[in-house]
Amino acid sequence: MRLVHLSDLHLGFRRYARLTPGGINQREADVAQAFKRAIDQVIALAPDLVLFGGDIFHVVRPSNPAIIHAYLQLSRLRQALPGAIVVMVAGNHDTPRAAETGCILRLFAPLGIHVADRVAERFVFPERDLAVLAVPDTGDRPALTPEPGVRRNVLLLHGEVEGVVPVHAAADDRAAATWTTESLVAGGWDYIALGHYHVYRQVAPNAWYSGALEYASANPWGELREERAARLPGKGFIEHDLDSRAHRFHAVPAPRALVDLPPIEARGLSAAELDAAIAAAVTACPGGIAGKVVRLVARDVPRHVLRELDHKAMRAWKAEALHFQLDARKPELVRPGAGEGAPGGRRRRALADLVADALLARPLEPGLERDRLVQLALGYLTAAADASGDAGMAAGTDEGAVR
Ligand SMILES: [Mn+2]
Repeated sequence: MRLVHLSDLHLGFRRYARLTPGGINQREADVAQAFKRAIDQVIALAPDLVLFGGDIFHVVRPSNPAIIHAYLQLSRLRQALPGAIVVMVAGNHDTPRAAETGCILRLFAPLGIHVADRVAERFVFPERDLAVLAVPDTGDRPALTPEPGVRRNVLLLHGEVEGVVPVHAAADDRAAATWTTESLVAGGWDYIALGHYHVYRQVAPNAWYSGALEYASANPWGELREERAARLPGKGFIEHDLDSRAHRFHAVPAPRALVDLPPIEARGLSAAELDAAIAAAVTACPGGIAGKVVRLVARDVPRHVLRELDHKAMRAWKAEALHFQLDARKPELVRPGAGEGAPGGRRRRALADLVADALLARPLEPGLERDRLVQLALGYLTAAADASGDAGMAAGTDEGAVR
Protein backbone atom coordinates (compact mmCIF):
# COMPACT_ATOMS: atom_id res chain seq x y z
CA MET A 1 0.00 0.00 0.00
CA ARG A 2 1.48 3.27 -1.16
CA LEU A 3 0.75 6.64 0.41
CA VAL A 4 1.46 10.17 -0.62
CA HIS A 5 2.00 12.78 2.10
CA LEU A 6 1.80 16.48 1.42
CA SER A 7 1.28 19.45 3.66
CA ASP A 8 1.27 23.20 4.21
CA LEU A 9 -0.25 24.29 0.91
CA HIS A 10 -1.01 27.76 2.33
CA LEU A 11 -3.43 28.52 -0.50
CA GLY A 12 -4.24 32.22 -0.46
CA PHE A 13 -0.77 33.21 0.80
CA ARG A 14 0.07 36.71 -0.47
CA ARG A 15 3.33 38.57 -0.55
CA TYR A 16 4.70 41.64 -2.33
CA ALA A 17 2.64 44.04 -4.38
CA ARG A 18 2.89 42.52 -7.86
CA LEU A 19 -0.34 41.28 -9.45
CA THR A 20 -0.98 38.90 -12.33
CA PRO A 21 -2.67 40.32 -15.45
CA GLY A 22 -5.87 38.90 -13.98
CA GLY A 23 -5.45 40.94 -10.80
CA ILE A 24 -4.40 38.10 -8.47
CA ASN A 25 -1.42 38.61 -6.15
CA GLN A 26 1.48 37.02 -8.06
CA ARG A 27 2.79 34.99 -5.14
CA GLU A 28 -0.74 33.76 -4.41
CA ALA A 29 -0.90 32.61 -8.03
CA ASP A 30 2.49 30.89 -7.64
CA VAL A 31 1.31 29.03 -4.55
CA ALA A 32 -1.83 27.94 -6.40
CA GLN A 33 0.29 26.80 -9.35
CA ALA A 34 2.57 24.70 -7.11
CA PHE A 35 -0.50 22.96 -5.66
CA LYS A 36 -1.84 22.22 -9.14
CA ARG A 37 1.52 20.74 -10.14
CA ALA A 38 1.62 18.62 -7.00
CA ILE A 39 -1.89 17.28 -7.72
CA ASP A 40 -0.77 16.41 -11.28
CA GLN A 41 2.17 14.47 -9.86
CA VAL A 42 0.03 12.71 -7.24
CA ILE A 43 -2.50 11.65 -9.87
CA ALA A 44 0.33 10.23 -12.00
CA LEU A 45 1.63 8.25 -9.00
CA ALA A 46 -1.85 6.83 -8.29
CA PRO A 47 -1.29 6.05 -4.60
CA ASP A 48 -3.74 4.14 -2.39
CA LEU A 49 -3.76 6.82 0.31
CA VAL A 50 -3.31 10.60 0.17
CA LEU A 51 -2.56 12.50 3.38
CA PHE A 52 -2.83 16.27 3.78
CA GLY A 53 -0.99 17.50 6.86
CA GLY A 54 -2.82 20.79 7.39
CA ASP A 55 -2.45 24.48 6.61
CA ILE A 56 -4.43 23.89 3.45
CA PHE A 57 -5.19 27.61 3.50
CA HIS A 58 -3.01 30.45 4.71
CA VAL A 59 -5.84 32.13 6.58
CA VAL A 60 -8.96 31.05 8.40
CA ARG A 61 -11.18 32.98 5.98
CA PRO A 62 -9.63 32.43 2.55
CA SER A 63 -10.68 34.43 -0.51
CA ASN A 64 -13.21 32.97 -2.91
CA PRO A 65 -10.56 32.33 -5.63
CA ALA A 66 -8.44 30.40 -3.10
CA ILE A 67 -11.43 28.31 -2.01
CA ILE A 68 -12.50 27.62 -5.59
CA HIS A 69 -8.96 26.61 -6.59
CA ALA A 70 -8.66 24.21 -3.67
CA TYR A 71 -12.06 22.73 -4.41
CA LEU A 72 -11.32 22.23 -8.10
CA GLN A 73 -7.94 20.60 -7.49
CA LEU A 74 -9.27 18.28 -4.79
CA SER A 75 -12.25 17.37 -7.00
CA ARG A 76 -9.82 16.57 -9.78
CA LEU A 77 -7.84 14.35 -7.42
CA ARG A 78 -10.98 12.49 -6.30
CA GLN A 79 -12.19 11.99 -9.87
CA ALA A 80 -8.84 10.77 -11.16
CA LEU A 81 -8.25 8.43 -8.20
CA PRO A 82 -11.71 7.30 -7.10
CA GLY A 83 -10.29 4.32 -5.22
CA ALA A 84 -7.77 6.30 -3.18
CA ILE A 85 -8.46 7.20 0.43
CA VAL A 86 -7.88 10.91 1.14
CA VAL A 87 -7.45 12.18 4.71
CA MET A 88 -6.94 15.80 5.76
CA VAL A 89 -6.28 17.53 9.08
CA ALA A 90 -6.59 21.22 9.92
CA GLY A 91 -3.40 23.10 10.70
CA ASN A 92 -2.95 26.13 12.91
CA HIS A 93 -3.61 28.39 9.92
CA ASP A 94 -6.90 26.63 9.17
CA THR A 95 -8.14 26.77 12.72
CA PRO A 96 -10.29 29.72 13.77
CA ARG A 97 -9.76 31.05 17.26
CA ALA A 98 -13.50 31.27 17.79
CA ALA A 99 -15.33 27.97 17.41
CA GLU A 100 -18.41 29.62 15.89
CA THR A 101 -16.35 30.80 12.88
CA GLY A 102 -16.30 27.19 11.67
CA CYS A 103 -13.55 25.56 9.62
CA ILE A 104 -13.59 25.89 5.84
CA LEU A 105 -12.07 22.41 5.40
CA ARG A 106 -15.55 20.97 6.13
CA LEU A 107 -16.32 21.98 2.55
CA PHE A 108 -14.23 19.09 1.25
CA ALA A 109 -15.99 16.31 3.18
CA PRO A 110 -18.75 15.88 0.55
CA LEU A 111 -15.99 15.21 -2.02
CA GLY A 112 -15.33 12.02 -0.09
CA ILE A 113 -12.32 13.43 1.78
CA HIS A 114 -11.99 12.42 5.42
CA VAL A 115 -11.54 15.67 7.31
CA ALA A 116 -10.49 16.12 10.95
CA ASP A 117 -10.94 19.82 11.57
CA ARG A 118 -12.12 20.21 15.18
CA VAL A 119 -11.07 17.14 17.13
CA ALA A 120 -8.87 14.16 16.45
CA GLU A 121 -10.61 11.44 14.52
CA ARG A 122 -9.81 7.83 13.82
CA PHE A 123 -10.67 6.69 10.31
CA VAL A 124 -10.71 2.91 10.00
CA PHE A 125 -10.79 1.15 6.63
CA PRO A 126 -11.21 -2.57 7.41
CA GLU A 127 -11.23 -3.56 3.74
CA ARG A 128 -7.73 -2.04 3.41
CA ASP A 129 -6.55 -3.25 6.82
CA LEU A 130 -5.75 0.41 7.51
CA ALA A 131 -6.44 2.94 10.25
CA VAL A 132 -5.50 6.63 10.22
CA LEU A 133 -5.50 8.66 13.42
CA ALA A 134 -5.91 12.26 12.22
CA VAL A 135 -4.93 14.95 14.74
CA PRO A 136 -5.67 18.56 13.76
CA ASP A 137 -3.93 21.53 15.36
CA THR A 138 -6.88 22.60 17.45
CA GLY A 139 -5.67 21.92 20.97
CA ASP A 140 -7.15 18.41 21.02
CA ARG A 141 -4.51 16.05 22.41
CA PRO A 142 -5.74 12.47 22.06
CA ALA A 143 -3.81 9.44 23.27
CA LEU A 144 -1.54 8.57 20.36
CA THR A 145 -2.30 4.87 20.24
CA PRO A 146 -2.72 2.73 17.12
CA GLU A 147 -5.95 0.88 16.37
CA PRO A 148 -5.67 -2.71 17.64
CA GLY A 149 -6.14 -5.55 15.20
CA VAL A 150 -5.34 -3.48 12.12
CA ARG A 151 -2.29 -4.26 10.01
CA ARG A 152 -1.38 -0.72 8.96
CA ASN A 153 -1.59 2.17 11.40
CA VAL A 154 -0.87 5.70 10.27
CA LEU A 155 -0.70 8.87 12.38
CA LEU A 156 -1.44 12.15 10.58
CA LEU A 157 -0.71 15.18 12.75
CA HIS A 158 -0.21 18.93 12.38
CA GLY A 159 2.07 20.33 15.04
CA GLU A 160 5.55 21.18 16.14
CA VAL A 161 7.87 18.40 17.20
CA GLU A 162 10.01 19.73 20.01
CA GLY A 163 13.62 20.36 19.07
CA VAL A 164 13.08 19.81 15.34
CA VAL A 165 11.98 23.20 14.08
CA PRO A 166 14.73 25.83 14.48
CA VAL A 167 13.42 28.70 16.57
CA HIS A 168 14.36 31.32 14.01
CA ALA A 169 12.69 29.38 11.24
CA ALA A 170 9.47 28.65 13.06
CA ALA A 171 7.27 27.52 10.25
CA ASP A 172 5.09 30.57 10.63
CA ASP A 173 3.94 33.27 12.95
CA ARG A 174 1.09 31.33 14.52
CA ALA A 175 1.84 29.04 17.42
CA ALA A 176 1.24 25.34 16.90
CA ALA A 177 0.74 22.52 19.36
CA THR A 178 4.03 20.92 20.37
CA TRP A 179 4.73 17.22 20.78
CA THR A 180 7.81 15.33 21.85
CA THR A 181 9.35 12.83 19.46
CA GLU A 182 8.96 10.18 22.19
CA SER A 183 5.20 10.74 22.45
CA LEU A 184 4.86 10.41 18.69
CA VAL A 185 6.90 7.27 18.17
CA ALA A 186 5.78 5.47 21.36
CA GLY A 187 2.77 3.91 19.62
CA GLY A 188 4.87 2.07 17.07
CA TRP A 189 3.15 3.53 14.00
CA ASP A 190 3.80 2.28 10.49
CA TYR A 191 4.05 5.87 9.31
CA ILE A 192 3.78 9.28 10.96
CA ALA A 193 2.85 12.09 8.56
CA LEU A 194 3.59 15.52 9.98
CA GLY A 195 2.56 19.00 8.93
CA HIS A 196 3.68 22.44 10.12
CA TYR A 197 7.40 22.67 9.40
CA HIS A 198 7.95 23.87 5.85
CA VAL A 199 11.15 21.98 5.03
CA TYR A 200 11.21 18.22 4.33
CA ARG A 201 12.72 16.46 7.32
CA GLN A 202 12.84 13.04 8.88
CA VAL A 203 12.07 13.26 12.58
CA ALA A 204 12.30 9.59 13.55
CA PRO A 205 12.74 6.32 11.64
CA ASN A 206 8.99 6.30 10.90
CA ALA A 207 8.15 10.03 11.06
CA TRP A 208 8.53 12.81 8.50
CA TYR A 209 7.61 16.37 7.78
CA SER A 210 6.87 16.56 4.07
CA GLY A 211 7.49 20.32 4.07
CA ALA A 212 5.43 22.90 2.22
CA LEU A 213 4.87 23.13 -1.55
CA GLU A 214 6.06 26.74 -1.82
CA TYR A 215 8.00 29.30 0.22
CA ALA A 216 4.92 30.42 2.08
CA SER A 217 6.36 31.33 5.47
CA ALA A 218 7.53 34.59 7.00
CA ASN A 219 11.14 33.53 6.47
CA PRO A 220 11.71 32.03 3.00
CA TRP A 221 15.47 32.76 3.25
CA GLY A 222 15.76 30.57 6.34
CA GLU A 223 13.90 27.82 4.47
CA LEU A 224 16.27 28.14 1.50
CA ARG A 225 19.26 27.95 3.79
CA GLU A 226 17.98 24.85 5.57
CA GLU A 227 17.18 23.18 2.25
CA ARG A 228 20.67 23.92 0.97
CA ALA A 229 22.25 22.53 4.12
CA ALA A 230 20.14 19.37 3.83
CA ARG A 231 20.92 19.12 0.09
CA LEU A 232 17.24 19.20 -0.81
CA PRO A 233 16.14 20.13 -4.34
CA GLY A 234 13.46 22.42 -2.87
CA LYS A 235 9.80 21.84 -2.06
CA GLY A 236 7.82 18.70 -2.66
CA PHE A 237 6.01 15.78 -1.11
CA ILE A 238 6.59 12.22 0.07
CA GLU A 239 5.70 8.88 -1.48
CA HIS A 240 6.01 5.99 0.96
CA ASP A 241 5.15 2.30 0.68
CA LEU A 242 3.73 0.99 3.96
CA ASP A 243 4.62 -2.59 3.07
CA SER A 244 8.04 -2.37 1.43
CA ARG A 245 9.04 0.88 3.30
CA ALA A 246 10.29 2.31 0.01
CA HIS A 247 10.45 6.05 0.55
CA ARG A 248 10.89 8.89 -1.89
CA PHE A 249 10.79 12.68 -1.84
CA HIS A 250 9.23 14.08 -5.01
CA ALA A 251 10.30 17.61 -5.81
CA VAL A 252 7.60 19.90 -7.15
CA PRO A 253 9.19 22.30 -9.66
CA ALA A 254 9.01 25.80 -8.20
CA PRO A 255 6.82 28.20 -10.17
CA ARG A 256 9.24 31.01 -9.31
CA ALA A 257 12.90 31.17 -8.33
CA LEU A 258 13.94 32.62 -4.99
CA VAL A 259 17.54 33.79 -5.07
CA ASP A 260 19.61 34.69 -2.04
CA LEU A 261 22.64 36.32 -3.68
CA PRO A 262 26.04 35.79 -2.00
CA PRO A 263 26.30 38.39 0.78
CA ILE A 264 28.56 41.42 0.41
CA GLU A 265 31.00 42.29 3.17
CA ALA A 266 30.78 46.05 2.88
CA ARG A 267 33.10 47.11 5.68
CA GLY A 268 35.25 50.01 4.55
CA LEU A 269 33.55 50.35 1.17
CA SER A 270 32.51 53.75 -0.11
CA ALA A 271 29.03 54.19 -1.56
CA ALA A 272 30.45 54.00 -5.08
CA GLU A 273 32.38 50.84 -4.26
CA LEU A 274 29.32 49.27 -2.68
CA ASP A 275 27.23 50.28 -5.72
CA ALA A 276 29.74 48.45 -7.91
CA ALA A 277 29.69 45.38 -5.66
CA ILE A 278 25.88 45.29 -5.72
CA ALA A 279 25.78 45.68 -9.51
CA ALA A 280 28.34 42.88 -9.86
CA ALA A 281 26.30 40.58 -7.59
CA VAL A 282 23.12 41.25 -9.56
CA THR A 283 24.89 40.74 -12.90
CA ALA A 284 26.38 37.47 -11.66
CA CYS A 285 22.93 36.03 -10.82
CA PRO A 286 22.66 32.97 -13.10
CA GLY A 287 19.87 33.56 -15.58
CA GLY A 288 19.39 37.14 -14.39
CA ILE A 289 16.95 38.45 -11.82
CA ALA A 290 13.93 39.03 -14.09
CA GLY A 291 10.74 37.81 -12.45
CA LYS A 292 12.56 36.33 -9.47
CA VAL A 293 12.34 37.00 -5.75
CA VAL A 294 15.82 38.24 -4.90
CA ARG A 295 17.59 39.17 -1.69
CA LEU A 296 21.05 40.63 -1.37
CA VAL A 297 22.53 40.96 2.10
CA ALA A 298 25.22 43.61 2.59
CA ARG A 299 26.90 43.55 5.98
CA ASP A 300 28.53 46.42 7.83
CA VAL A 301 26.86 49.24 5.90
CA PRO A 302 26.95 52.53 7.81
CA ARG A 303 23.89 54.72 7.52
CA HIS A 304 25.63 57.43 5.50
CA VAL A 305 26.81 54.92 2.90
CA LEU A 306 23.33 53.47 2.61
CA ARG A 307 21.92 56.97 1.99
CA GLU A 308 24.38 57.65 -0.81
CA LEU A 309 23.74 54.45 -2.78
CA ASP A 310 22.50 54.60 -6.35
CA HIS A 311 18.78 54.40 -5.73
CA LYS A 312 17.95 54.77 -9.40
CA ALA A 313 19.73 51.49 -10.17
CA MET A 314 17.93 49.92 -7.22
CA ARG A 315 14.56 50.98 -8.61
CA ALA A 316 15.41 49.40 -11.95
CA TRP A 317 16.22 46.07 -10.29
CA LYS A 318 13.04 46.28 -8.25
CA ALA A 319 11.10 46.72 -11.48
CA GLU A 320 12.89 43.85 -13.20
CA ALA A 321 12.62 41.30 -10.40
CA LEU A 322 9.29 40.26 -8.92
CA HIS A 323 10.84 41.46 -5.67
CA PHE A 324 14.33 42.83 -5.04
CA GLN A 325 15.45 43.41 -1.50
CA LEU A 326 18.77 44.96 -0.57
CA ASP A 327 19.12 43.86 3.04
CA ALA A 328 21.74 46.35 4.23
CA ARG A 329 22.82 45.75 7.80
CA LYS A 330 24.39 48.22 10.11
CA PRO A 331 27.87 47.50 11.47
CA GLU A 332 27.63 45.08 14.40
CA LEU A 333 28.92 46.00 17.79
CA VAL A 334 32.18 44.31 18.51
CA ARG A 335 33.27 43.30 21.97
CA PRO A 336 35.78 45.49 23.77
CA GLY A 337 39.32 44.61 22.78
CA ALA A 338 38.47 43.62 19.24
CA GLY A 339 40.31 45.81 16.80
CA GLU A 340 38.56 47.10 13.71
CA GLY A 341 40.46 44.72 11.51
CA ALA A 342 40.81 41.80 13.91
CA PRO A 343 42.67 39.24 11.81
CA GLY A 344 40.50 36.38 10.69
CA GLY A 345 37.38 37.86 12.26
CA ARG A 346 35.41 37.65 9.05
CA ARG A 347 36.55 34.12 8.38
CA ARG A 348 35.50 32.98 11.81
CA ARG A 349 32.12 34.68 11.52
CA ALA A 350 31.61 32.66 8.36
CA LEU A 351 32.62 29.55 10.31
CA ALA A 352 29.99 30.31 12.97
CA ASP A 353 27.36 30.58 10.21
CA LEU A 354 28.53 27.33 8.69
CA VAL A 355 28.37 25.49 12.02
CA ALA A 356 24.94 26.91 12.81
CA ASP A 357 23.67 25.96 9.35
CA ALA A 358 24.90 22.40 9.64
CA LEU A 359 23.43 21.92 13.11
CA LEU A 360 20.10 23.46 12.16
CA ALA A 361 19.68 20.98 9.34
CA ARG A 362 21.16 17.86 10.90
CA PRO A 363 18.76 15.07 11.95
CA LEU A 364 18.95 14.81 15.73
CA GLU A 365 18.55 11.93 18.13
CA PRO A 366 15.25 12.14 19.98
CA GLY A 367 15.59 14.12 23.18
CA LEU A 368 18.24 16.53 21.95
CA GLU A 369 17.30 20.20 21.94
CA ARG A 370 18.45 21.75 18.70
CA ASP A 371 18.66 25.32 19.90
CA ARG A 372 20.72 24.35 22.92
CA LEU A 373 23.01 22.34 20.67
CA VAL A 374 23.55 25.32 18.36
CA GLN A 375 24.18 27.66 21.28
CA LEU A 376 26.62 25.17 22.78
CA ALA A 377 28.54 24.85 19.52
CA LEU A 378 28.72 28.61 19.01
CA GLY A 379 29.86 28.93 22.62
CA TYR A 380 32.71 26.50 21.96
CA LEU A 381 33.74 28.51 18.90
CA THR A 382 33.83 31.69 20.96
CA ALA A 383 35.80 29.95 23.69
CA ALA A 384 38.27 28.64 21.11
CA ALA A 385 38.69 32.12 19.67
CA ASP A 386 39.21 33.53 23.17
CA ALA A 387 41.76 30.85 23.99
CA SER A 388 43.70 31.59 20.83
CA GLY A 389 43.85 35.25 21.77
CA ASP A 390 41.42 36.69 19.26
CA ALA A 391 38.33 38.33 20.62
CA GLY A 392 36.84 39.59 17.40
CA MET A 393 34.32 36.89 16.80
CA ALA A 394 30.67 37.66 17.13
CA ALA A 395 29.12 34.27 17.68
CA GLY A 396 25.62 34.16 16.36
CA THR A 397 23.61 33.37 13.35
CA ASP A 398 22.86 36.72 11.81
CA GLU A 399 20.66 36.16 8.72
CA GLY A 400 17.59 38.32 8.94
CA ALA A 401 15.53 35.40 10.13
CA VAL A 402 14.45 37.00 13.36
CA ARG A 403 13.75 40.37 11.86
MN1 LIG B 1 2.31 25.93 7.71
